Amino acid sequence: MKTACIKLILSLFAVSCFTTLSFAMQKAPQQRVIPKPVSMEAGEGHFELNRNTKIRISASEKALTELADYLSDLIYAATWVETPVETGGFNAPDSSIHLIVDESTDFENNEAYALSVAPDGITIKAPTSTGIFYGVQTLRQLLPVEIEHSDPSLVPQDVKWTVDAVEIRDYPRFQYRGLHLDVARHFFPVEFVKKYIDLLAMHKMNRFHWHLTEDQGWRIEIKKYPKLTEVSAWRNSTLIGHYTSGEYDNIRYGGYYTQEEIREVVEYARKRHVTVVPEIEMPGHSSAVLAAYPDFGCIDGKDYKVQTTWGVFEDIFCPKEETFRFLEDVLTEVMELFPSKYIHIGGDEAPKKQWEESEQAQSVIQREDLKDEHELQSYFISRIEKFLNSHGRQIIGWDEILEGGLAPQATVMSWRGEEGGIEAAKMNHDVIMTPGGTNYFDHYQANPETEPLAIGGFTPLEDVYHYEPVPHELSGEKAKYVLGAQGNVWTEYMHTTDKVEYMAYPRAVALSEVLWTPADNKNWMEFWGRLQTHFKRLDILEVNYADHYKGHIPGQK
Ligand code: TNX
Repeated sequence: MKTACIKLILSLFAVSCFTTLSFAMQKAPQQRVIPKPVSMEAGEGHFELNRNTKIRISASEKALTELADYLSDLIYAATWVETPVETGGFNAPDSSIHLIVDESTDFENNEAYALSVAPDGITIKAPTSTGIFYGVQTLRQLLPVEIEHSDPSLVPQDVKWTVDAVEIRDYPRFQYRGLHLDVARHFFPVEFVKKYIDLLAMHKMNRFHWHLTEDQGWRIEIKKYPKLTEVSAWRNSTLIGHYTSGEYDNIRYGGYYTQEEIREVVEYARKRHVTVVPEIEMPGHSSAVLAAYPDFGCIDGKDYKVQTTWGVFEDIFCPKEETFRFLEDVLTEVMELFPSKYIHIGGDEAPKKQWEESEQAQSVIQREDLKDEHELQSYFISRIEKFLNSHGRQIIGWDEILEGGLAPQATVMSWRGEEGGIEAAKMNHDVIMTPGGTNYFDHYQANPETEPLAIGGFTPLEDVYHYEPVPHELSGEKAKYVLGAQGNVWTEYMHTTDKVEYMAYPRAVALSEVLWTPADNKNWMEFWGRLQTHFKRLDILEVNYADHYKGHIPGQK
């Protein structure tokens, strides 16, 4: 059975190579771009970058100038070729790269672009600068992979900076294309966060979900509450090895981002057309806050601790007025830092035991005429939602926010499978899909016996690639509530940036195609072929990706 299967895979691979070859003879466009564009048609000849190449933009507006500078820097870093940026001058074909915002042409959506490569010039047209940005990302991938170098002396002498002639029309399937990072279980430096954002932007993803607060650490400076960074950001010890080990390292661990650093990251992301969605967890996952400010908890005199192990804890914010004031103060500073329409307020894994036993929580249930603690959670979240809405923001919450009644405007992030997402979409609420089975990049991606320690699960690259964000239960009308999907990178078992990259890549690459490319255009074997070129790009970018799918069939080294 196994041999037959391998034979089938081998023969499919051979067919696909053969098809690629025969297509090449008929001038197929280079199949290397990920995510795969909607349509590509090969032309005649090729464009060659030379010392006369300029970047010409249609108007000297900020967004376009920034983009032109971004492209110019990218080219210079790998080639030492200077490509001056000029406004206008589109008439003479002069080996230039034209970036044109064109509102008159009909594009499929705001993020669409058209890319035309001809021997005498390259043109990227789009309705918005975001579309142009995606055209630039495609152009980057059409250039030799060595374009990723940031030191031209490392580029082999024989690399030719050419791009085969091609006509591309392209646009994303989903508007929310996200990747998440938990910086609370383990903390990662700003430079790494920037690299992470760079990589997701290269894959045409547009949301970075920054999980900033947890039981094990609070990672964002809040000026009004200094103890959040003096106390909540630090734990005394960390579990070693797997959950069941019971061993601790007894080393103080922590860190946080200053507001200045956060501004720097948000600005860095903006230039790459990525919105940073911050998450501030409530009412559960709040041990670290309560360790610094026990008055916001329900148990008087409890010695709350920043947690040193993983899992779900009973500590929970008490629904008192002073707690709401605290959370509103925190969110006010968060809104000043993050322009994102969405603020993620968590809402997951909030055991109700402390509320059941608290006189204060029970009195709120009575006062508000609530049925039980689930309705109390719903009251809690709805109150926060009202506050954020009144400032022009929207909440996203994990699917537990459905329990006890969904806050009126909330977007649901469905993680315990797709059920929560389906239920919310049926109620006409927006949904972002992140089901554990396919979108949890903390799961194993190959045989656990030969893999570095992970939380559990099994999500190989192929499963991610085959993920379909719109469940068949959501027909026509309701499907539009699925805004997109996201990959989640929880870091209980990721202590280093190398490990994060190992777990996130190449699974994030596969997800990018799920989110961008029309489902009918996807093809696993063909993707695998394109991935081989892509790996070379990631090598140059020094991404520590998992290489199970590199050059050979998994398990057949
Ligand atoms: C569940 S997903 C969690 C996280 C853990 C993750 C580990 C979600 C909303 N909560 O707190 O890190 O599982 O896979």
